[in-house]
Amino acid sequence: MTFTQQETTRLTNDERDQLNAQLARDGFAVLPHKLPADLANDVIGAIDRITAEQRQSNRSVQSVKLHNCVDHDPAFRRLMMYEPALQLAYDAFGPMFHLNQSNFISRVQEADQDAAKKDFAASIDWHADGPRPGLFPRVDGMMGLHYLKFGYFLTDLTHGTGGALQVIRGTHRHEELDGNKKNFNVADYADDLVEFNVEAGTVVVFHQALWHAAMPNQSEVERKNVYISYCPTWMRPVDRDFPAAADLENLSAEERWLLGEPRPAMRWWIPQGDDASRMARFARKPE
Ligand SMILES: O=C(O)CCC(=O)C(=O)O
Repeated sequence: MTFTQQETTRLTNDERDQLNAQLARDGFAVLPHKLPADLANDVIGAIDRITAEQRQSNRSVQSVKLHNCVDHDPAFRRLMMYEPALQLAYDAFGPMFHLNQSNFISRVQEADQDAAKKDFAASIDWHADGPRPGLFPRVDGMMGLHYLKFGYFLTDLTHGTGGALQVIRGTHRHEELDGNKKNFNVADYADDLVEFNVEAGTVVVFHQALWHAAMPNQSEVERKNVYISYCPTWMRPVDRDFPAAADLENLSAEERWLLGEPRPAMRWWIPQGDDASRMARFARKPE
């Protein structure tokens, strides 16, 4: 599919307020703007290139999931810099946040749905992210927000059979679910089940403790999407080691910051010099 929509703009302060209120209440929100066309097309191009290479080198590969995709094509680094996402990460964590995780999934139609349910790239059963996730410290008795995750859905899911992301509204606040996967029965939450059968270009943001899943793709439309998340700089990323300075040459100061530019230990915690102003353009401005 080719995108035609125009460049999006920064979120307004009102939009930020609304999205943050939805995130606190429901654990997720849909961003008001679709991805800009040029960015979406570049990311799809990168996904298509990498999946074609993987399928060529191993004929049994169908659905593909690639972790730490920002290190595999500059298009994913551009997506990491998506302004509305960085504005919301700034709202959540202040200036000291960086990349937590990046991956893409390209999910083909699965004829054998039962087999696909056992293949991590082809479907993902109900879970919340993080270490179980309740081994993260609680904040005010609740599972705290330790990372904020953005799902970029690049292909049409409005047909309803693409194995879209599903979430259960408000479950980031259900601490009784922590570590209780065996007792978790989705039917108990039917009223709060939300499935993102969305148009191409839609961006969904969610709290890492929200329960979510994606069933196998039953349609002929290959489902392509990227997940990128951000966390405080005092947390290590899930899927990458920090790079050497030489690996960051020619990148912007903001990109180097998000990717974990080498620095003395204390500066992952306490900003020095321009550390706290690196991401300043994502802060709120008077309107
Ligand atoms: O395939 C999906 O969309 C779900 C991904 C997921 O559950 C995860 O990244 O934790």
